[in-house]
Amino acid sequence: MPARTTPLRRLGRALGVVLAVAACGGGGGGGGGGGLGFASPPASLAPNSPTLSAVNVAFDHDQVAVPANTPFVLVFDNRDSVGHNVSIYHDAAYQQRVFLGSIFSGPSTRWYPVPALAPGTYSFRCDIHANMTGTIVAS
Ligand SMILES: [Cu+2]
Repeated sequence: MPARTTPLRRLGRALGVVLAVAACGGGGGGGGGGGLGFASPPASLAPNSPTLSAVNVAFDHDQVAVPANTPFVLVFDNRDSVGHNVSIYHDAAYQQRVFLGSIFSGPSTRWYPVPALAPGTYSFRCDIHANMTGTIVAS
């Protein structure tokens, strides 16, 4: 299994590639589950990137503020040995998904490339554990 890592200087282009892989049903991103998630931080990672952690099958925040109208990287630190992910939905009923994060077991971190979100309030959750939920406010 190749262990090459890519600097991902041009996150937008990399995102397109990963999206294409995901669309083909591949397990790209190293996390399984068909979602997106880089196993190393992109070189362009903003110092104030939003972060979430999972500890004892709970998120450490139930609200996350992100910039609107611009792609961002959500840093997700899974400190549990069980698998988690972060997926983002347009609605509180989790019907309209706008981002699917790869599921992975910890302790490990993934860097999720989230596409630009219009201003508003979104819902996030771990798709495995129904109790792990919160809101994302893009502004
Ligand atoms: Cu979970």
